Amino acid sequence: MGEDAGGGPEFVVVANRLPVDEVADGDGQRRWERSPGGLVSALQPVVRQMRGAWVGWTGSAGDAPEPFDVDGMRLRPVPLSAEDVDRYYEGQSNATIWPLFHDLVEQPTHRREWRQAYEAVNRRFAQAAAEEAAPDATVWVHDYQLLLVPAMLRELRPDVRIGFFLHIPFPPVELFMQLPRRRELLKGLLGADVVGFQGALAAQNFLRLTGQLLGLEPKDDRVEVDGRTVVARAFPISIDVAEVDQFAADPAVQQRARQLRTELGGDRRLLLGVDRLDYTKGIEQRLEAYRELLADGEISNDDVVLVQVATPSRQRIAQYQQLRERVEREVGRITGEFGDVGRAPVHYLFQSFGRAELVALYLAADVMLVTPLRDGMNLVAKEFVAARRDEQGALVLSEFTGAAAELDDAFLINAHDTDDIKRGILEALRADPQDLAARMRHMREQVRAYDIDYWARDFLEVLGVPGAPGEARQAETATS
Ligand code: ADQ
Repeated sequence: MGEDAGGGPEFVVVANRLPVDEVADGDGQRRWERSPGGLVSALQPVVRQMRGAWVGWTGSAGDAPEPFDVDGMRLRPVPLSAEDVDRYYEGQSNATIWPLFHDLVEQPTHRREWRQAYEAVNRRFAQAAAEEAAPDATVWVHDYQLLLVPAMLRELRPDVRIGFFLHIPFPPVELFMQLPRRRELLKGLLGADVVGFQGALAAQNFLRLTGQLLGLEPKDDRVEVDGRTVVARAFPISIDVAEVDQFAADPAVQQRARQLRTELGGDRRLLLGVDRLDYTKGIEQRLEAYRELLADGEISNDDVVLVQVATPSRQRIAQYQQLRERVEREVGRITGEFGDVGRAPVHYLFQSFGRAELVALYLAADVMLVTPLRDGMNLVAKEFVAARRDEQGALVLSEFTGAAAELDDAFLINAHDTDDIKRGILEALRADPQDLAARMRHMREQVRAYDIDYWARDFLEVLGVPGAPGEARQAETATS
């Protein structure tokens, strides 16, 4: 399936995870289901149209199944042993690179055996991509788990066109310099023809580093290396606006939003946080600001309630276990100090939700709190805006998110400063409804104009790939 006469797909996506989840049918049979998410729905039409493939890990340790097809995509699993998961994924990717690229919000750990596993697994991904791709194909590699893949792939397959997109921030030069084997990592990325970042600053950091570390001479948005030109630019990622809008327009979702409000205490104003439980998201700082506002008497349990949804994430890593304990202790403290019988000041949900329930929460909220200490983009902020067809609701947004560059009509705050978070929350709660509507209108225009299809099309155009995801998606809808 999806094979070309030349021997393979002409478009290959390479990412740590395959875009599928294994689910059990009613009769206990296991099968693969496409996972939800903007990235997958934006890329699927391109993958289909270009008879493409997706290379990635299934999420389970052990032997990988043979390649298979789901929704018109050829999926090529890459095997990871339990030790690979431990060292490459939880170690080097999530306990070294992740904290270092997020401005050392937590201290990175450096281990030689993690680096070795990272290199070995990156080579496995590069090999799988090299085996899949047709002659002169395009390969699009994603994210910090696979920084070495572009150069490894180029060595194996000099004929292919290679794009790379980094979903997280790229650190300033002086932080990147702390990484062991920093040259190899940088050279890994320079194997690509186009290196995409969430923001302009990240692209600049990267280009500056090529000068400092490798003596190259970057100019404007590009740098010459080994007689090739590498373009480094910002491509701010976005969301599937149409999908969120569809949920928001659904009467059942709107009814659920009203029900949530009633259950949370009728006329109380609803503050909402939705995050993966990650130390970069600033959940502790947000809770602290909320507790202080209650303690100061600026807000009270009679008129405000906070719902904090925290998706379980990376639970085997010590820093994440400790974060969970601290967050849950703080929630307990707030409830203990400021709660009344039958009326809690904070509802904490350590759970994953379906899209409809998430959109119902966005619709129910008066103030959305997005307060990361550092975040590549932050899709939750954009989803909230896309959901608010009623042009109501306020967004309190950290300046340290990529989203802040586009959503500057939000109540922008310094998430490292508790006083400033408090100021932002109070301004949002006390804002004039007309002001809120004007802000929301501007933000909605921005999010609608630059949705996930725009993002994918923009990147692929710069990479020199024909075919526009938006048009492909429309054509698919028309014929299906
Ligand atoms: P993340 O760090 O995972 O992404 P984010 O951009 O906010 O952060 O995306 C989270 C996604 O998970 C959103 O689509 C959200 O709706 C969903 N989600 C969150 N909590 C949920 C819950 N309880 N139940 C169900 N779904 C939930 C990384 C980078 C970001 C960057 C994205 C995309 O860290 O900076 O924006 O990739 O590039």
